[in-house]
Amino acid sequence: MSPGDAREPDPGDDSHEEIEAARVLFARPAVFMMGAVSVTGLPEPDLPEVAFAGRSNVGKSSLINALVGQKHLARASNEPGRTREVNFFVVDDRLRLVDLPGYGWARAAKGEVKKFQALGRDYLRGRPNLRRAYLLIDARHGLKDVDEEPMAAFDKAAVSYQVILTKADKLKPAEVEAVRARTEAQIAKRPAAFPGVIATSSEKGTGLPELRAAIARACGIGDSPDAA
Ligand SMILES: Nc1nc2c(ncn2[C@@H]2O[C@H](COP(=O)(O)OP(=O)(O)OP(=O)(O)O)[C@@H](O)[C@H]2O)c(=O)[nH]1
Ligand SMILES: [Mg+2]
Repeated sequence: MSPGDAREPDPGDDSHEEIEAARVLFARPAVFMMGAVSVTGLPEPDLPEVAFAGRSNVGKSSLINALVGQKHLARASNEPGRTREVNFFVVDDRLRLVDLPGYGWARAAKGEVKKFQALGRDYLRGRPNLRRAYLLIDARHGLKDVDEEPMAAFDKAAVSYQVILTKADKLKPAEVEAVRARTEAQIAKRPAAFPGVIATSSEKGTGLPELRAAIARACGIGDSPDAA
């Protein structure tokens, strides 16, 4: 490019600038804001939000911690059903990461379990400032029957969602790539699914720069052309 040419060629997604801007954004202070136990107790919808949904134990809370580089911001654990509230984390006073209770375990569960899983559903359906839902899928398993229900709900409610593979460190890179390609093909025709599946590892940091950039873009933060 000549120096006089002001227009960069469109880099598609994830230019170096976007990746770097998102790295800086997520290195800013991230704090726990609150946990809501009912939809009437949600915070004002005054900041853009992205939410993390998926089966229990898929790694939602771990991914939030990894994105902000804090090990214990969101409570993660091997015990399914760890997250029982809708938890809000504020990054740099500019956006919120929302940690949802997991689904898909104790399907016959009654009472308490049903209640917090319904809370996650209600949040996802009715949140005006929700810019994107991330549907987390264990890279070792790919999409399962249990993931059909949330995808159908997102499609029906026109909630824009992107599929994220977690725990990529548990597979060989070629295996991750195969699951990623297969998952992309599986969601290609779903109306509300955002194209492109990002493979991540909260342990090793794989895919996190790309996911941070995707979140910043979804929230309209930064100088990307489609952020305006
Ligand atoms: N190897 C590996 N383990 C992970 C990764 N992410 C999460 N885990 C482990 O998976 C388990 C569940 O992680 P959580 O983050 O608590 O899962 P969750 O989806 O928040 O679970 P619920 O709150 O029960 O819905 C923990 O033992 C984590 O250490 C990863 O990228 N790699
Ligand atoms: Mg959790």
